[in-house]
Amino acid sequence: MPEQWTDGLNPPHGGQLVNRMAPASEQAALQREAATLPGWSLNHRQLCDLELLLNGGFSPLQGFLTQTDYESVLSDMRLANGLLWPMPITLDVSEDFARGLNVGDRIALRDPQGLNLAILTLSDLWRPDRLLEARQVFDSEDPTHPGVAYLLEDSGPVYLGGTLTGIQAPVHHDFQALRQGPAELRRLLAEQGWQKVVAFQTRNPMHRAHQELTRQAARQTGAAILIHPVVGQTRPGDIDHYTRVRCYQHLLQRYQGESVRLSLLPLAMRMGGPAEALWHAIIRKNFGASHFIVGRDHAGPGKNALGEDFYGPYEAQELVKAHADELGIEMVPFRKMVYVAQRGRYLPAEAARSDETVLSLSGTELRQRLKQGEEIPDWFTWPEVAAELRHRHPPRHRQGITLFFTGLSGSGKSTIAEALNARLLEQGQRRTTLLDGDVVRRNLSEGLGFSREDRDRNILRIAWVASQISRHGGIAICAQIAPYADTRQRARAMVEAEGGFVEIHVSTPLATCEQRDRKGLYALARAGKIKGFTGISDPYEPPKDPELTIDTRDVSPDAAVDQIIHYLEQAGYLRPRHLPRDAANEEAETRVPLLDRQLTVR
Ligand code: PPS
Repeated sequence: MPEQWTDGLNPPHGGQLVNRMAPASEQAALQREAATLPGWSLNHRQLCDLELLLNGGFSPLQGFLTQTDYESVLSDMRLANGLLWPMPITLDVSEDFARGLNVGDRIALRDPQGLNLAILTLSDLWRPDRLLEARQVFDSEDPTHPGVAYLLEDSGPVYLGGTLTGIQAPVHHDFQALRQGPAELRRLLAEQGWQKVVAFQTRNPMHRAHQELTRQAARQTGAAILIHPVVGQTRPGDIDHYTRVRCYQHLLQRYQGESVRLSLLPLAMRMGGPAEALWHAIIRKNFGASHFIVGRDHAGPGKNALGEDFYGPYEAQELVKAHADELGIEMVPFRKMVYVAQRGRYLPAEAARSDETVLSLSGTELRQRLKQGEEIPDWFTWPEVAAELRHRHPPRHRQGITLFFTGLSGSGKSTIAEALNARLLEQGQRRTTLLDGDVVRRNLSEGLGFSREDRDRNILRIAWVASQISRHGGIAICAQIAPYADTRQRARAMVEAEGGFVEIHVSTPLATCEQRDRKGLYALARAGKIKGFTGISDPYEPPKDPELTIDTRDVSPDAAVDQIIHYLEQAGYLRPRHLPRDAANEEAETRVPLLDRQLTVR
């Protein structure tokens, strides 16, 4: 390993910073070649991996792991040459794509828009035991672990190994001035004359506690601070990186004359806890850091299926410590930081005396406060950061929401949906879009029939449109049979990524719907003239846990609308009617208690 690294910063892992980008003079020819090759369209995680393989963030890797390296990483956390490397970086593809490929083939790796980014020269092709990989890397087979879930549910069954030739780096249009590869970041750090740099990894917004922690780390080590947040793939449900980066930019202004730099890392995290902490340290070493902060539950995946933590809170620190000598980057371990009210400052939890008032706010509590429009205390974060978070998580009465009616044909869905739409428009608080089953089938889903496949397509199209409406703060009112439970579940998941979802089961029984037979369809279905009719010759799977249930035998459309509006007010999605509509009252009005999820209207 070379002793000298000329920029004066910590040398990269393995002594050399990899650069797999082809010289500019060769790129046009490679583009022409790539257009003729079999092409693999990279998913988000693979795209992130490719970027760090090409620019040296994953030095000493020269490409996706070969089978020998892969097996060695799994069994020993080392490459076959003995160098520490705890995370398998593999290219998983489908059987279809792998069919017909041979060692030595060249494969074009493309971004989702079809742009050729790199050529992989295939050296290995194998079918891994993904369950074994889950056990060895994550110490778990539980798919509530995002790293395990990717392996067992999303990844392709064939791995391709080989070296890379980069044609063009993945394109980013956001925060370009904050995106540096390892070579460029090293140049900037060296230009500032910093030789010791302590890196801070995060996938969350940063608040006062985090600033204090970085300050203390800098004081302890005499190093400059590198805030190096992950902006690739993080844990599902995390705050989007656009919001986070704006928060980090505010935070930067709150340092006072300290040496600090912000740079974004396009890493796809695996939430692998201890092994991931080791990997993060190696990556930061490649970016020039001499020290790396490892806190409580570093890269933790949340709770397992039994509600327990996957890893001990300080297991990551222990593993990094155990490899301290060969890592070549020094860990700065931190315990949980708390605000000590009497002293008006943050301290490690164990430094507070038992008679002192200790304050902290968990991520869950913060999200809850944002959701309810409650105060974010000053001791916790700065007003400008709180404002960014509020903007991203508006109180419920400004959040988008989808009201998803489901029930048999003739159950009364459309009537109630229409009445609800009219009443909401009359109130004038919110913008609504009515997506009625029949209307959707004439427009969005024209040409689809009533096979299981076509019904699913229909519902998922509606869900996609509803998710977009919700994303922009509107109310989508959808009224369709939606007979299959798992499709409704998929619709819910699509919408909940963007806003609220309220499932309203119009539970009027089949006998009543058939007796009413408003469109004469039940008679036709009974006579066998309509095939696969819901309730007669095709199943309707009633929702098990809808937010609301309405049986139109017992309740008029107007009374049903009253009940739905009452629910929406109680849940905070609508402001109570007696309050004025002006914005000045918004903050006070959002503090409505949460209602139990279920309500049955009869
Ligand atoms: S689905 O299953 O959710 O995609 O159905 P949806 O889009 O709501 O369409 C249901 C309306 O189509 C008419 N129709 C049928 N319904 C059920 N099964 C079959 N085979 C069928 N063929 C036509 C029926 O009028 C439904 O309207 P509503 O308003 O529900 O009565």
